[in-house]
Amino acid sequence: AAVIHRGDYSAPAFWIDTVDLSFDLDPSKTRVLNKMTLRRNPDVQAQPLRLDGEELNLARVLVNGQGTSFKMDGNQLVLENLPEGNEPFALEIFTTCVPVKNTKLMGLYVSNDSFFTQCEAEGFRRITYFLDRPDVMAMYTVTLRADKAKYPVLLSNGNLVDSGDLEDGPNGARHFAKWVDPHKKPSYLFALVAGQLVAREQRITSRAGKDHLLQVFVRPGDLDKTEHAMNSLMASVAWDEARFGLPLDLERFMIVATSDFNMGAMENKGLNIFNTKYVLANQATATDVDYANIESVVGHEYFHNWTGNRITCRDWFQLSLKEGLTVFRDQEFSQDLCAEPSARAVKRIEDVRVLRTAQFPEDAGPMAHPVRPDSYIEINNFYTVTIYEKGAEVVRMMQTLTSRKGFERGMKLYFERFDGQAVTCDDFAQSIADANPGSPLANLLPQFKRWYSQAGTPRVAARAEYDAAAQTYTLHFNQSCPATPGQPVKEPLVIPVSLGLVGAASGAALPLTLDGQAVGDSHLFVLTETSQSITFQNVVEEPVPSILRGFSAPVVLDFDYTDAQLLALLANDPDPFNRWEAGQRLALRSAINSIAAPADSTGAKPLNDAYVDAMRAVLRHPTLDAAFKELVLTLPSETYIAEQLDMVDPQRIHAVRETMRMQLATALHADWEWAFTVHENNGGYRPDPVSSGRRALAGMALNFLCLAATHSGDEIWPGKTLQRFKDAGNMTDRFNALQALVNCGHALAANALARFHALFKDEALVLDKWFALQAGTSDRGGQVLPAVRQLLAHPDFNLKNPNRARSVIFSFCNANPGGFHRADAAGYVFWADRVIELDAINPQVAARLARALDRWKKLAEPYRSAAREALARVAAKSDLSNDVREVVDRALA
Ligand code: DPP
Ligand code: ZN
Repeated sequence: AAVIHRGDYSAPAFWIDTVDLSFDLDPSKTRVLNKMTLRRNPDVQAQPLRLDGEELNLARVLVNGQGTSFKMDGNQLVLENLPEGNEPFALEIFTTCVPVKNTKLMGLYVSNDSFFTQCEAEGFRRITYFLDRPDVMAMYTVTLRADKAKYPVLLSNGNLVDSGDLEDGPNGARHFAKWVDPHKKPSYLFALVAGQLVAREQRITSRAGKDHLLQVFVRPGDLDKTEHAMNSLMASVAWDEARFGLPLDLERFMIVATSDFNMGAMENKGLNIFNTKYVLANQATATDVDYANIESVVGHEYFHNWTGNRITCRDWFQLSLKEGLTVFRDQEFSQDLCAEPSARAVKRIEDVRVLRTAQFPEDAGPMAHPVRPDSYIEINNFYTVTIYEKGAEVVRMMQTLTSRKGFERGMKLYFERFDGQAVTCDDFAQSIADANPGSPLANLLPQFKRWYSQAGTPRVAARAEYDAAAQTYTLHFNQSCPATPGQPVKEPLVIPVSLGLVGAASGAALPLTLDGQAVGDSHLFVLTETSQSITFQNVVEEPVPSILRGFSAPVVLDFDYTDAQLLALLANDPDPFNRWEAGQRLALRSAINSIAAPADSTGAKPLNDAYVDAMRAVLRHPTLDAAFKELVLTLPSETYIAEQLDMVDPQRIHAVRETMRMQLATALHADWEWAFTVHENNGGYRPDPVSSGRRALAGMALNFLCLAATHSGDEIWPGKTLQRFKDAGNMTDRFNALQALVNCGHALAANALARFHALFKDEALVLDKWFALQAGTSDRGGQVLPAVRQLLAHPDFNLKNPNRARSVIFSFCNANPGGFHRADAAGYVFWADRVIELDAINPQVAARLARALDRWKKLAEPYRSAAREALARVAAKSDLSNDVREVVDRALA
């Protein structure tokens, strides 16, 4: 397969100004008539027109109404005899396709007897021949024709301008709908939907006084699960207008849910298509986490309406231009919706946890790539945590370096300059900088932009010197960045380091003095050199440095903290992020020491008394909120622990972490009982951050109480847990109780699982949870893989449905290291079989699964050799998709 390079970009030789599409929708043969007006791009040397197409049957091509010669070059339709000169001409292409056979879920496909489309990144070429690239923006008119009884609802982008009945077809009454999108757009934002759908509707008036219709379409029967999505959409509209002055630019904004979807959701102009997982929720079927995810994904897709749709990407190397920025915006949205500052901090910690457990490993592995990649084989493989989450951190640093108000000014300038255009990451960064002359970002822009071009997670090593006599405290910083594939040498980055000092003895936040000036108790130090120092004056007592507050840059911070210093930060740091981080560092240190200890010392307790006491103090703290406590008391994940080690024995990590969990369960038993009792009742269900936090902590307490019961033989708490599972008034409490029984391997779990299945057998999203829980549960002696094999044979399992495939296979291979990495290699054999099997159905999903062995080179034997063998077995298949081919070849390189 061909490698595509960013440096090879050239403007298109033709522009497409208008597109008039007519569809005769039929699952086994859909007819597509595509009438375009094109003109030559006067800035590009004359050349033939090359249109992309994939799995299409071509019936007719007309130029200005006349037949014309054409040829095929691979997947491209090539037209050489086009009118000379710069006058527009008409091109008409008639094709057919077979939506019912489209298991890739790219282009036009059928799900539950309805039609849906997915065009990003390159799905439109599976619908018609086109210049399927984001810098070709056109005005679209779309006419849909279909059987009226089977497809009563016909939707496309923009406004409905006409609809009505047609003459009966051979199978009965037919009808049509005609849609006009008032905005030009790239082809990846095209969408259509046809099927039996019902809508929740809401009329709103914007701040500017404009009226809009909001609609959330779902299958009949799901309407009672759309209230939260609609509320989230209204909040999104209001937030973007209030925070960034960006109003809704459409009369009608539609969200449609489908249960067969490769991604989370898609921001098609005016017609967002969503995975049901990010739309449907009521308290009986969705957890607090589902509610929060829906809010942020609805926000994310809505915010794309400006950052992505009004200003789009020039080419797919610029993907983070819209994704990094839009993730940043959805993170800010969720934070701004929090009433309490502590809830904002909780959200920040959760976001950082995703970055560090998913993006840091990616950035250290074979698929490492810059936020703006230089090359790819399959663009679908680059919808990554690097483009999204690291990209969002890069935007966040721009805000940090220009201030919140400054960043808003930058956004304004960005839209003044580029509205309606397809642009680059450079254009964005330049706008933010130009709107903030004199800011560190403006002064350091070329160096700052290395964040776009350099892959790898930078490390910042800090050390400190306190001069008690002079009352000065100096921090010395050193930055480095490891080599990544294709980038052996790295240049220093611009790293904003938010700093504070906490008195080691007093625990007080110490006031900071720099160059004789008082600067408050937090300071933004901008690290630009490889080595750089900063000295604070008037430091009256020996401090503990609180470095990288709020995780002000996406780096690994090395500082040789003593346990006592970390305990001081955990108890006293006014920065909630670093307070949490101190606890994580202590736990990580214990885990690593324990992993390194000889295997026969397994009986020794990894966690020391001081840590356990500190955890008790957090748990019982009178003012900290429950959500924050739950985060502090959650041990670093096995994946995160593995990232800190040069050589990884996944079973050893699993065993040590399980021992730590058991230690917390038994040592804090009375405290967990207290915590459960105090947090178990929360009145009527509301998915707000405060009551979600209380449920999370109660759920954690039950998990530990059931775990302790396996040790003590206690039957009271498992019994109570089963009762809570039965009586629960919402899915969060119910699922937490179920999870407590399943994860500790209690005999009552089987009964509870059977009941749960019977209760929710018609709720696909709840069944996904049921599958995922069993495939992701803690492994005790290898029981999970056989259970997973049984789940695959369950009548409710369906490999073709991405959510269901992920719920079993990904939950095991990508999210259950203790179960997956088996000394007998059976986990890897299972993985290879599933990658190959899925690749024939849906390469995009298969390639995600293929990523499960990204970090195989770090594994200890016998895992390493077995993993390589499994990868080699997949790579040896000659008919792999580009998607999987790129992932496994890079892993083996
Ligand atoms: N659906 C994906 C997202 O919104 C791709 N645009 O991020
Ligand atoms: Zn997005």
